[in-house]
Amino acid sequence: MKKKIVITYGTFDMFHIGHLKLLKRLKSMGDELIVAVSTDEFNLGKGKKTLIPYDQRAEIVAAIQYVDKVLPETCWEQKVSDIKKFGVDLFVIGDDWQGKFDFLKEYCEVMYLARTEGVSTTMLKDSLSAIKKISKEDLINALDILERLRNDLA
Ligand code: C2G
Repeated sequence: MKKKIVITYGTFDMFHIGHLKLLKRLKSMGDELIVAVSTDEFNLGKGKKTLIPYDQRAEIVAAIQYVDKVLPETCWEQKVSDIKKFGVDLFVIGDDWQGKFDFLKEYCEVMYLARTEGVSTTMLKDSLSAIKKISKEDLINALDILERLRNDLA
């Protein structure tokens, strides 16, 4: 019996629970899950500057128990050849791409899944940059207040 092959594509920068939930769900939809991870160069073309370099993002995705194969995503056009090359039955991606890959329906089933709310790489990056913006004086003042509170409670 032919194994059901599922494929998805993404940057997977600063790997988070939204990525994990997606990959877990994709694995439950078939027998083998292939993940094409966007290279740093390809991401620049998407207007995305990745924080974590490709080789680390690919290694993290490859270590996820739901993932059977990882390959680089170097261009928009590779999806059709990937689907043919790996005998893909199902292409799935988050619904932030709703409708964008319907042309693949000629080659395999296409599905768009709801994203996990409340988390995104952009949110994580924004939180990090907000922390970086806290001035040294503010940190020292905060420590003084904490120290005073600790003494009052002692
Ligand atoms: N995702 C999700 N929930 C989130 C964040 C992301 O389900 N909270 C999904 C996205 O919908 C996508 C996958 O996780 O299916 C990877 O997200 P990104 O790394 O942002 O992928 P993207 O840069 O959109 O690349 O050719 C397709 C592109 O390479 C997709």
